[in-house]
Formats: sequence, C-alpha cells, structure tokens
Amino acid sequence: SELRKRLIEAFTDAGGEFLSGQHLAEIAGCSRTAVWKHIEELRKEGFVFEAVKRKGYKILQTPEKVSADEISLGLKTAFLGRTIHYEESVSSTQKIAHRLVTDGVSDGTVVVAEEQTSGKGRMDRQWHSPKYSGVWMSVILKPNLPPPRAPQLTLVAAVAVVQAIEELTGLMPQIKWPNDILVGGKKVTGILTELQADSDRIKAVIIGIGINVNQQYEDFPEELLHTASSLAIESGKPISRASLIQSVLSRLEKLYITYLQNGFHPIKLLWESYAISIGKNIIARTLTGEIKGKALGITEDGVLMIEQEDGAVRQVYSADILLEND
Ligand code: BTX
Repeated sequence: SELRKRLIEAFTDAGGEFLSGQHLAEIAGCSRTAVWKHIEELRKEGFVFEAVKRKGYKILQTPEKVSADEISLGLKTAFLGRTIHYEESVSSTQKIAHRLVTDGVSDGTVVVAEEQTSGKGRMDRQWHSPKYSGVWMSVILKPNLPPPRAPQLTLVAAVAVVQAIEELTGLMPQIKWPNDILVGGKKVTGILTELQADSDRIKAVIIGIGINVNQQYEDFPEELLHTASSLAIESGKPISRASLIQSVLSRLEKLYITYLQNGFHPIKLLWESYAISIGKNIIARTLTGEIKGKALGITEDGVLMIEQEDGAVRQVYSADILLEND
C-alpha cells in the first residue's frame, strides 16, 4: 500500500536510527495504532524491526529473498545447488522435487521456496513454513546405493545443518534421532527424506530441510509455541537465509562425498557428537506401539538401539522420540 511505501521510505531515510511512533504516524498520515499494524504487516513480509519503548522503531533488515541468484552468488560447491529451482510460494518443495526427478533433473538440484502452503512433515504431518522467514528447501541426490541405505542420508543432512547453524549463529544445536534439530530444547529444524527407487537401486533421494530462521514468537501458531523456536529468537539477531543455505549446501556436499567414499562410520561419529538422546531414558513411539528404555546409540546403519528394562536391545527404524522427563 501507499502508506507502507511511505513508512519504508521513512526508515530508509533514517538510515538505521530509531523513529518514534508519533513521527511515523505524521509521515504516514495515520494513527499510531495503524502504524503498529502496518509494521506488523511488514514484518510478515520479511522486514525485521526492533521496537523499544519511548524510542520507537528501528529497521534491522529488509526482506532478503532466497532466489537462485542470491544463493548462487558466493556458493562454494562443485555440484550441489548448481541448479536451483526457486519459487515464491509452493505447496511443498518436496512435491516439486518429485516432479523434477520424474522429468530427469541433474544430481544435486535444489528446490527452494519463500513459503510453503502445505509443507510436509513425516507421517503426513504439517510443517509450518511462513513467508520469507525460513529455509524451506529440497535437495535432490542420486547416489548409486540400495534403498535401505537412504535413512543414513537423513543423518548426513542433520550433521550438515547443525554445522551450518553453528557457523552462522554460534549456537550449539543438538540432534534428536533421527531428524530433529533442537536449540535450547526447542525444534528449529526438521528433515524429511523421501525416495524414488527401483527394487534394488535408489533413483533419487529427496532430502527436505525446513529451518526456522527469522520467525519471532508471534509468527508461530499457538500449538508450536512450547516446542518450536527460530535461530533469530535463540541467537537474538536476524540471520541471512541465503548465507545459511550456502553453508548447508557446502557442508552437505563435503559430508556426502565423505559418506560415498568412506561409508557411514565417519558420519556416525559426527552425528553422535551432536546427539541429545544417547544415554538417556526415552520413549520411542512407533507405528506399532511404544518402546521404553535407554538409548544406547545408533548402529553402523544409523538405526537407533534401545535397551529395555529387561536388558533386551531393540532396534528402531522409525519413531518419534520423547525424552522421559519431557
Ligand atoms: P516431523 O514429522 O518430525 O515434524 C512435524 C511436527 O513438528 C508437526 O506435527 C508439528 O508438531 C511440528 N512442527 C510443524 N511445523 C514446525 C516448525 N516450523 N518448527 C518446529 N516444529 C514444527 C519434520 O517432520 C520434517 C519437516 C520437513 C520440512 C521440510 S521444509 C522443505 C521440505 N518440503 C516439505 O514439504 N517438507 C520439507
């Protein structure tokens, strides 16, 4: 709107200084309440403001897009993300990636969107993916491997994301098997790995990575407030999504090459160094029931081992994990 344009111009002229609500109201020709509402709207579009009582508002960041150009500029990979498929708004980047695989795209193609209207979690759950505030991407890999090896790639991706978050924010994320990345006990990232395969060979794995980056508390739906967080909330500063994507891709490429050349073992060691649940009492909710016991670690295949009270060790291929004191 015209009014919002005037507000943006005022902030641009202010060059990073605080502008009082009163002053903004005069410039825009509206009430202070209306100014506040428009600022909320701008925040939803990716502007980041700091609001301080009696000082007013200061602009911290204008919306940064994660277009192919923005990601390519400065990307240090050999093949990962060399082809980027970018969209403003999609239902799910996974869906697009599946279609691209069927059409025959090259190994390492990445699909990125500013927003997902029905982002997918595991087991048909939803992944909340608001506009301009997160990394919503799908990475297409075509390893020459049998299908049962695919879950290991989820763990490869988890290590890459943890390392990228550490690099960009200084935070110390932890991994909850198999695919949750937590900061301060709250979920900041989810990973969903899907397959296209013949009976004995993987045609493509599609690794969906969702990272909460610049959301503020108000951007999360009520039901996620206690379990989810964003990198901006946890680190107290906005994070460049394009830089984060570049870092994830370059780390993922390195780890993936290590994995193909040397197998899962080196990845397993890294993964365990970030794992939160190992050695703790957990409950694994699987499709067929609950398994309770102590998480011993993961096998050389990436499968979770749980020691039950009677001493029996169970292997868990897919489950949701609760720490017993959660
Ligand atoms: P998951 O099944 O482990 O987690 C889904 C659950 O997490 C939801 O049921 C909800 O409770 C919670 N949740 C939903 N949205 C968020 C969020 N933004 N932050 C924290 N918790 C949330 C995890 O599945 C796998 C998610 C992969 C998402 C990526 S985004 C790019 C790609 N495209 C796509 O559609 N999915 C993947």
